[in-house]
Amino acid sequence: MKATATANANIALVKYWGKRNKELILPQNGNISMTCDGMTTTTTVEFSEKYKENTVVINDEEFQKDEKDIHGHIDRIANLAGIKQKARVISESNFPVAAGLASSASGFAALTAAAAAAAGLELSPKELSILTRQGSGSACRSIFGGFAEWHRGEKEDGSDSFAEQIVDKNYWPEFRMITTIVQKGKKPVTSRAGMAQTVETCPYYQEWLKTITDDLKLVREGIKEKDFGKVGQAAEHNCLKMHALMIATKPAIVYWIPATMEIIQGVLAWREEGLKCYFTIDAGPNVKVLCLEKEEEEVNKRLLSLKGIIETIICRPGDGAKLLEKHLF
Ligand code: 2P0
Repeated sequence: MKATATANANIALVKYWGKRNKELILPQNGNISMTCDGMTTTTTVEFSEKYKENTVVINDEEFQKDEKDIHGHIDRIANLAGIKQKARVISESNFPVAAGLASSASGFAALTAAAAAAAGLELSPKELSILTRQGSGSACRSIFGGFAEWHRGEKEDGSDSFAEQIVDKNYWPEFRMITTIVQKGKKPVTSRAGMAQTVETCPYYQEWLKTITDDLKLVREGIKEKDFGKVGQAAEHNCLKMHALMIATKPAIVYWIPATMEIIQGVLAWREEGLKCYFTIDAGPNVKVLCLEKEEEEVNKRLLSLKGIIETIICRPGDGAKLLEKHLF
């Protein structure tokens, strides 16, 4: 009753920001992401009689309970499989956690895939996505490689709210997502708390929702047509609209630091000069810059020349969650 899975982080091109059901984690809006190779979490789960309670070690540290109920998610999977055993979980990520780098996405996707296999569940990718979603919303997209869309769904029970692949990682291998790291610490407001606060207090929230259908269409079409400008423009605009919501939340949620703005200004100026790149930013200060393979070297060089940047991680479209033979313990 032991299994190991890996999953990659994903970066949204059309953002998820707000829930319509907090228990089931149902989103207010559909959203689209790229699964990033090289930002990977590997997790081993073992269910056994010898464990009296669930224990979780992430990057060599015992997991401290927080708003993301990892222990509850393990029990959810055990209950679904009809087993009573508790689990030991060891998880390792190769990139900074909790700095707006989608560590929870790769983490929950790897955990769900490993725990479901360890518990003996045989789930379709859609079922695995629905189960993963109940741990952390954006993680349901990391079940799939390439580019994925998480459908909002309409049903109260969440059975139609799951991610689906748009195209696999080999469809547009020239696409690049350069993650810049400007700060490694934990963020001031978690995504979960922040988005709840936005839904409750931001005066523009309902208006924002009305604009998402168009963004989804542009990004979905742009990916299928491999139209980089179409995807980049729509993604950048969508990201700025989300940050406008955050700023207009009470109390205000401001994730940007001076280095964030330095990169934004850089990308805008470089584009004026003819260098094709766009940015997107999640719930943190780190900026992700989109470009194509032929611009990768130049964009990365310019990013590294900015003083606020600690390092960059260059990602291509990557694999979805998968099981591994080799265990971490
Ligand atoms: C996204 N984010 O679409 C957006 C953009 C952050 C900004 O999904 O409460 O960690 O576990 O469902 O998935 C972060 O939110 O939140 C997120 P929960 P999650 O990538």
